[in-house]
Amino acid sequence: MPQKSNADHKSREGLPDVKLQKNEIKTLMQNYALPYRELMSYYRCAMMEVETKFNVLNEELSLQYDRNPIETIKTRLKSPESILEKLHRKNHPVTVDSIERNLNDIAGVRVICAFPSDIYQLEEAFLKQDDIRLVERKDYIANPKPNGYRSLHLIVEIPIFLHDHKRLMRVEVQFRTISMDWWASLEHKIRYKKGLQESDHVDQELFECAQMSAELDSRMEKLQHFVGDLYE
Ligand code: 0O2
Repeated sequence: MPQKSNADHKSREGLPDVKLQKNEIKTLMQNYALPYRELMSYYRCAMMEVETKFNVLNEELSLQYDRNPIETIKTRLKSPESILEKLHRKNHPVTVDSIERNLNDIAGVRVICAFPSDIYQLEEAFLKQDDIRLVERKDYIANPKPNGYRSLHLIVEIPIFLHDHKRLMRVEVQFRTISMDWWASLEHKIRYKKGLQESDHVDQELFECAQMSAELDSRMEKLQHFVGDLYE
């Protein structure tokens, strides 16, 4: 049975009135147009750095193992609406300074892997790099969320080198298998469908699907080892 938890899926009750939100975005953009754009551009640079690191690891590991551990890498910059919603929800001031100080997931890199063990191997290789500092780690694969969500989340700090100085930026890295990503994408679509009320039936179905997806990951991984052993 899925366990109920408030932290489980984000409540929309925390969202400020839509008009107010639009005004606040306008104010944020007007008052802080340049610093906001500058900050977002630094986050984009940090995402590029992290993405490149994973592309390099993928290239190197594919030579070693004769297959790519990474299926795809997706990057996203948090939208002004989501930034505002999170600042409100966490009671932080709506300023550019506050965004950088209080939010860790403005820059997001999602690494989609073939098998669960690829995730931990990539994590280790990534965190070994001496310009990366681990800020926070949440292993929702070892400890899935009560709704069934699985993924490994890291918050890291990485330097970006600008023309006259170095800046440390925080990036959220989410590692998922294809199956974890498929579940999370569909769960998000289903859960946030307009007008969907709390539904035990939907929660139960999604939870069971998450368990099936975890089982598939484990069977596929075993199969991969079996085939690997055949050719050793
Ligand atoms: P988006 O659009 O991906 O940015 P908080 O965000 O502060 O409430 P925290 O600690 O940042 O909490 O959250 P956590 O647990 O590290 O998870 C943050 C991100 O993980 C979410 O970002 C989602 O991308 C993903 N995630 C976490 N739980 C779930 C879940 O139950 N279902 C799905 N589909 N995704 C989940 P955002 O900001 O919500 O969205």
